[in-house]
Amino acid sequence: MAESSSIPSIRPAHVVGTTLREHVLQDMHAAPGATGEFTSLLNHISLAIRIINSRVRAAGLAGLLGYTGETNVQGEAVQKLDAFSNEVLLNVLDRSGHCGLIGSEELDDAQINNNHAKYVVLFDPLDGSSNIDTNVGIGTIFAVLRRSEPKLTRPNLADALRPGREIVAAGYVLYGPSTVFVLSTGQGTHGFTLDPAIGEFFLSHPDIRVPARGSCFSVNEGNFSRWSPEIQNWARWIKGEDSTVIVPSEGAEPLKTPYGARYVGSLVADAHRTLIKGGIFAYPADSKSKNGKLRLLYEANPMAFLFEQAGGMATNGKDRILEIMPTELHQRVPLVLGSRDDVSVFRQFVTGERVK
Ligand code: FDP
Repeated sequence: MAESSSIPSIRPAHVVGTTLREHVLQDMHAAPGATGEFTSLLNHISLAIRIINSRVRAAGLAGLLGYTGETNVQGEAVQKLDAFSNEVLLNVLDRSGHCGLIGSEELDDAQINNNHAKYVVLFDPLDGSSNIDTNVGIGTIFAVLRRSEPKLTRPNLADALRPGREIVAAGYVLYGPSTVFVLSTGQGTHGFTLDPAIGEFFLSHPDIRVPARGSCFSVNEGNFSRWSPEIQNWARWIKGEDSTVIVPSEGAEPLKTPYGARYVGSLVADAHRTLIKGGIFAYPADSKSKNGKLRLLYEANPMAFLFEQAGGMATNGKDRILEIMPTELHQRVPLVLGSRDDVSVFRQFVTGERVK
């Protein structure tokens, strides 16, 4: 047999069909000094996701079989899906031993987990929960940060209140027609699809790139009357009601309006479509939600990290989401993310800084 010197000894991490486990392991082999803790932490998160997925997939059946009241047929109390998902993540992360601090949408305060563990995990265990009863896509979102001094200090809230640019891994899982896990460890954004027969995630969307511009906008237009005049002007423009010619950057082709409208009302579903197809998702501030609705630490930051790793953009309208210094665990933030050109134009409307 001929010498196969051109065949790499380790399969490249970004080849379709690679399992999530292999992908994470190969990233570890490429990182000098890696101890395996990070790899183990991500594998535990993946386990929690598969457990949550199995329950989400049975959500309708639970109603059919009469499990949705306060008690099930065995007389045990039945939890709501979001409380269940939260508990699964808490238990699995605790068992991993690598998580010093946990912040969850479902917990009022950050929870100290393991005194000398290196990592902080912030998550929304079941996002879009108002959509559960109607069988619309819902998801889980998470961000992982590294504690600055795990050997010297006990985990504390300051470990979680870090700008998103310090994230070491972020991901979301969309429980849609199929279950898709989108992950970035800072080396691009990759999508894995669950094979339910095997219970394994396989790389299906390697190195996702958000198109430079899209053709859809995603926003809850029911809030129109509560938006600032600048955001109302943007909405009129994107629907083609205002024919002003706008270029996203110097020398670029103007954007063509009207855009199509797509709004599910589950961040994970709306963000996933925007990541794959391009366009813009916005949940801006309004007169009712003065800081926007979405949460900085476990919704906006992980999404911003994933979009930037895929060549997209994420802002609060003016500034880069990943630069914001958090002050509270459950802080809200206006969130605008998507294709570079579409987000740049939104920013022009908000700041008034037009590119000529
Ligand atoms: P939900 O209230 O269903 O949990 O984060 C909360 C969230 O959903 C996001 O998933 C979604 O993008 C947004 O709120 C939807 O808000 P509106 O119903 O105000 O449009």
